[in-house]
Amino acid sequence: MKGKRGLILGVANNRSIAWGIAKACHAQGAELAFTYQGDALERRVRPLAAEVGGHVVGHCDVTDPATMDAVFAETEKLFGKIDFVLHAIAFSDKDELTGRYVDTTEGNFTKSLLISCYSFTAIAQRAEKLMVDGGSLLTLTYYGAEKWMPHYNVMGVAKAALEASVRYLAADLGPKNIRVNAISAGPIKTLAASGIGDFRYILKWNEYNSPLRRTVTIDEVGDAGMYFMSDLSRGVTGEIHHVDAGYHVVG
Ligand code: 0WD
Repeated sequence: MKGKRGLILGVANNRSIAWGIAKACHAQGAELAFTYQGDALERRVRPLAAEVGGHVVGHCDVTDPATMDAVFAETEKLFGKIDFVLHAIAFSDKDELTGRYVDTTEGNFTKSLLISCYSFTAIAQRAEKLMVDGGSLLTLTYYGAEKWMPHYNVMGVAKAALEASVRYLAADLGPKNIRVNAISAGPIKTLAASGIGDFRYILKWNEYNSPLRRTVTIDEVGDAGMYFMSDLSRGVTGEIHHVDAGYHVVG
């Protein structure tokens, strides 16, 4: 990936899936820019960015379009054009990631869909302008988009919409040689995952039942992410690629 430059959104700490993908891209020679969400995460993201010789282009909260504009302006100043963008962002009120989907409130539904789904389209709009020689957009999804999963609730609905948007974005941006894909990762203990009810049970369930009889790591998702960001996947777009130790064939 020497000579390729990309923007990484969604690093919260060194357990983040985005960090696994960033490390894998860096190992193959890519140059990276990172955003962070708020001051608390800035303190975590800056040292991680430094670890991979990367840049920090500022605070980005996808509910605030001005911050998205600002980080893309900063990225343009830094890189000129870009080759890839990673979107590894999701949110739901923790209180609604337990119990029944039917109890989802309108407020949390709207916010969850805005942050976990629409933001990928909002990012794609801005990325398109900087991907003058084509590029790759990647997001993260979960099997709860395809099948009912305990406690995943509104996130499952948001991920289903996100997966559909991958297909629509792929069709829209394909003529510009901009590819759009998603990795459907198996459960991994991260900050975001700790908000999901009974998460430890879900990890155990996957260990017992997935074909590989284990869960996956951020480095395994990272290597697959690197494939999508690089020219190795140049013929692939609109794809939902499972990195889940095979759980989707049995679940
Ligand atoms: O088991 C898992 N961990 C899986 C995660 C399995 C399959 C998919 N995923 C997805 C998540 O749904 C998400 O889309 O992977 C993506 C990355 O999640 P992660 O690596 O599990 O979690 P984490 O390290 O917490 O990073 C997600 C980050 C946020 O962290 P916190 O925990 O503070 O919410 O998304 C960012 C934030 O940095 N984020 C936002 N960024 C900008 N604007 C916003 C926002 N409004 N909200 C959350």
